[in-house]
Amino acid sequence: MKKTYTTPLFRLLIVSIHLFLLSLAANAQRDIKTINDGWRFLKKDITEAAQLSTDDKLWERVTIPHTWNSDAYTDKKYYRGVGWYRKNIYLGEDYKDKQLFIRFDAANTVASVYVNGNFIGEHKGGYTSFTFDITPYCFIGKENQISVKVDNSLTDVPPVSGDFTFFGGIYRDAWLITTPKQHFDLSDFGSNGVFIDTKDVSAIAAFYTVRGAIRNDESQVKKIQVIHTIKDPQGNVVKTDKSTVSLQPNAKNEFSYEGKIEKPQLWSPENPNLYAIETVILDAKSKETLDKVSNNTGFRWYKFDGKEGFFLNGKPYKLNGICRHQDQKPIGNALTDEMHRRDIQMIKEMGINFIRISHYPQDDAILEQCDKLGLLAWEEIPIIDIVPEDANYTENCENMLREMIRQHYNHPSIIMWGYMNEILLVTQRKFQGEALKVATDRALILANRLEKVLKSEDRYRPSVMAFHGSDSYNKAGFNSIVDVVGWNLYQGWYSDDFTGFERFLREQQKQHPDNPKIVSEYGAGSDKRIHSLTPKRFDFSMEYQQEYIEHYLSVIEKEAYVSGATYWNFIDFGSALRDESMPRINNKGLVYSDRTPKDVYFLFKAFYRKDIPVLHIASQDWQKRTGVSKAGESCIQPLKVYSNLSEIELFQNGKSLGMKKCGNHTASWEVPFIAGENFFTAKGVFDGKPIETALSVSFNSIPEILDNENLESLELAINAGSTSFYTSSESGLTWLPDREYTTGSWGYIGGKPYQTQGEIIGSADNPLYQSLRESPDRYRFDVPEGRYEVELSFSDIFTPKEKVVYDLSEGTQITIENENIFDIVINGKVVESKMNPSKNSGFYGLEKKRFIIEVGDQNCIEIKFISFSGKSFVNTLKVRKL
Ligand code: GCB
Ligand code: CA
Repeated sequence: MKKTYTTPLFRLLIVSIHLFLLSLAANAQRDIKTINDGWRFLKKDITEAAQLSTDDKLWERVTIPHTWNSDAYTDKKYYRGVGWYRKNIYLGEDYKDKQLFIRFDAANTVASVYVNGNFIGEHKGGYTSFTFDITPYCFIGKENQISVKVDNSLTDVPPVSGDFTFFGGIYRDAWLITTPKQHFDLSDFGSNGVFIDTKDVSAIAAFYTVRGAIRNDESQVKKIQVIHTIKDPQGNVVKTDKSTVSLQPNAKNEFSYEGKIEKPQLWSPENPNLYAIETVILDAKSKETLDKVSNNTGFRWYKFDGKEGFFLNGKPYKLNGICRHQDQKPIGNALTDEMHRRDIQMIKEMGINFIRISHYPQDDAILEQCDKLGLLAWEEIPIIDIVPEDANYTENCENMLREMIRQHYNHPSIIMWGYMNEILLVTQRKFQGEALKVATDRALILANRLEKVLKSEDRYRPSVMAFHGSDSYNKAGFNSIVDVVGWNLYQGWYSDDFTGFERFLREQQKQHPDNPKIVSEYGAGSDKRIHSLTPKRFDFSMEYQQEYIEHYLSVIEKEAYVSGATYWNFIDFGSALRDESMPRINNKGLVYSDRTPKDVYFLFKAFYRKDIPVLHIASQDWQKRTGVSKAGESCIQPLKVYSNLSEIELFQNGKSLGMKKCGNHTASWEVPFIAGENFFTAKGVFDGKPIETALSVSFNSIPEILDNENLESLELAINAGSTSFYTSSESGLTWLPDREYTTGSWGYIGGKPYQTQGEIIGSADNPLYQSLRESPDRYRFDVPEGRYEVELSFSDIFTPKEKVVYDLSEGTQITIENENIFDIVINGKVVESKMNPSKNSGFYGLEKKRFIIEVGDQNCIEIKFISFSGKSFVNTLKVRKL
C-alpha cells in the first residue's frame, strides 16, 4: 500500500501543489512593469484633455520615451509649452486589494497626472522621478484612463538658464507598480523606500545601515517579519537578519538595521565589487512575502584634499573624467536604456574612471552602469548661471536636491552631490553695482540653504559646485560653503591661449591651498568638416581641439593638487540657442552626436588605459585630405598617432617614415602625401607583443600653377578669410584656406580676414560663410585662355549678434556706420554694381553669384571689389574651366 505514495503521478501532484503555493506567494509581491506603449499625444493645451469623455482618437500615437522637441535641432525657438499624454490601462481582478502606483522616471519640466479624470498630483522638475499612489482612483475589472499634462515653459523650476536644450515630454520610462497593502514607502521623494548608508569602511571592516519606512495601508495592525540579506559580489549570502515588527494601521513605520562586513571586497572603478542587500517583508503569520527591495551597494572610502588631491580606498587617485549630457540627434533626450548603457560602456572603454553627470540627474540606467562597470560619479541639480528672484524657484531647488539624493543615494558610484553651475556668470552680466551685490547674495543664501539640506540628506558625501574661471566666487565666499571647488576652465577656447589654464590653477592653489579642487569642465569645439594645418582658437577645426586637449591632459596629470578633471563634453549635444559652426549643437564632444568617436576619444584612451595597447592613427576624422602642391610634387602635412606604446614606426604605402618616441601619448610625422590613396600602418610593441594598426587616407592635390591639363577636372574653391579647409558634407567639395597670390599662381592681394560665429541663414555650410576677406584689393588667378565659370558668395556678417549666455569671452562689439555696398569688377568689367548683400538678403543671409568669363591673352582672372560705401568683402570664391 505504502508504495503507491511514490508513484510518479503522485509525486508530480505534490510538485505542482508546491509550485501553485509558490506562485501564490510570488503574486503577493511587488509587481513592476513599464507602461511605455500605446500613448496618445497632443501638442497643445486643451481644458478637457483629462476628462474621460474626451476623444483622443485623432491624437498622435507615441511611445515613451518621447519628446516633442526634435524641432530644437533646427529651430532656436523650439516648442516650449504644454503637451498632453493619454493612455488606457485595463486592471483585472488580480489588482483587487492591492496598492497601485504610477511612476515616471522623468517628465520635463512640470507634470500633472490624472487618473479617470481625477487630479492625482503635480511634479516639478524634469530630471527626477516621481511616484503617485493612484489606488483610490482606479476601477478594478475595467479600463482606467491616465492623462498627463507636461509643460516645458515654466520658469520657476531649475534650470531657468543654461547652454542646453530643455527638451519637453515624458522622456524616460513610465511604470505601474503594484504592491500588497504592506510595502516599502514609495512616496518618499521618488525613492524606493530603503536607504543604505555605508559609513565606516576600511579594508578590515565595513559598517552599514539599512533604513527606511514600511507603509501599512490597511486599517488594522499587521505583524510582519523584516529580513535583511546581504550577498557578496560572488552571490554568497554573507548574513541574514530577521526581526518581527507590528505595523501601525494606515501609517508609515520606520525601521533601521545595522550591519557589519569583515574584510569587505572593496569597490573601485578597477574592481567594482557590488554587494546586494535584499530587504524583504513577510506576513508574520502566513510567511507570505509582501514586499521586497533589492539594492546594490559597494564599500569604499575616499577623501578630497586641497594639497594632495583625491584618495580612494587610502591611495592617491586621479579622477580622470568626462561630463555627460543625455541627448542624441534627432531623438533629443528620449533615449532608451540601452542607449544610456552604450554611453557608459564607451566611457569606460576610454579608460575614464569618473563622470560628472551634468547638469542634472540622469536615467537610472546610467547610475546602475556606473556601479556595475566602475565609474565614480558626481551628480548635480541644474541651478545654472543665475538665481531668479522667486520663492517658488528656491523651494523647487530644495525639493529637487532631496529627490536626487534620495533616489540615487544607494549608488556606491556617487561620491559627491552638486547644486550650482557658474552661478555668477549671467548674474554678473545682468547686474552691476548694488544690484549685483543683491543678486550675488541671493545665490549665496540659496547655496547656504542647499548645503544644509544636502548635509541633512547625506552625511557621508561631500558637496561640490562648478565655478567659471573667475576669482569672484572666492571673493563672494562660495568656496567656503562647499566641500569641493569645481573650476570650469576654457583658457585657449573662450579666451587667451591654453597655457592660461595652468596659470589659473597655480594661482588658485597659491591663494586657496585648502580648497580641494577639481577641473569640472574644459573643452574645445570641433567640426569634422573643418581642418587646419595652422589650428587656431575658435576655428572649430578638429586639429585645434586635438591640440587643446593634448595640452590640458598633460597639465591635469602633472598638477598633483588637482583632484581630477571632467572634460566638457562626452558628446556633441543639443543646445538650441547656439550658433557657431553647427547651429543648435555644442560640438565640444569626444564623440559625435551619433556616438561615433572623434580622434580625440583615442587620445583619452591612450592617456588612461594602461592595461591594453592603444594605437590609433589620428586621422580618422580627416580621411579625405586636400592640399596645394606644385606639379609632380608631394604635399607635406602632419599625421599624428595617439598611443600608449613607447615607440612607434609609421609606414606610408609600405615605406617607413621612421620610428618616433611617443611623448604625451602622441607621435607626429611630417608626411609627404601623394595624390590618391595613402595607406598608413603604425607599428609598435606592447608588453612584448607586436601591435599594428592601419588607416587609408585619400589625398586630393590642388595645383599651385594652373594649366590646361590640371584645370580639366578642377573645381578650385577658396574659403576666403579662413585658415581652414572646409569640406561640405552635402557636395563633398573642399574649400581651401585663403591664400596669398604669388606670381604665376592664384590667391588674394590685400585685405584682411574677418570671422564671426553668427548663424548663416539658409545654408547648411555655416562655417564656410562665417569667414570672409574684408576689403580685398583683388583676387587673381593666373590661367590659360578659355571660358571660365567664376562663383562668388557674399554674406554680410558684420552686424553684431546678441551675445549669448554661454559665451565666456570679453568680446568686442562692432558698430555699423555705413552699409556695405560695392562693385564687382572682373578683368576690368563691372559685372555687378552697387552690390548690397545685407539689403538684398539681410545680414547673415547668403548670396551666390556665378559669372561666365572669357579669358583672353591677359591670361588671368582678376576680381576686384570696389567699395562704394562701408566695406567690400567676399566669403568664398570658386573657379572652374568650362
Ligand atoms: C560652461 C557651462 C556648460 C557649457 C560650456 C560651454 O561653462 O557650464 O553648460 O555648455 O561651458 O561649452 O560653453
Ligand atoms: Ca530608463
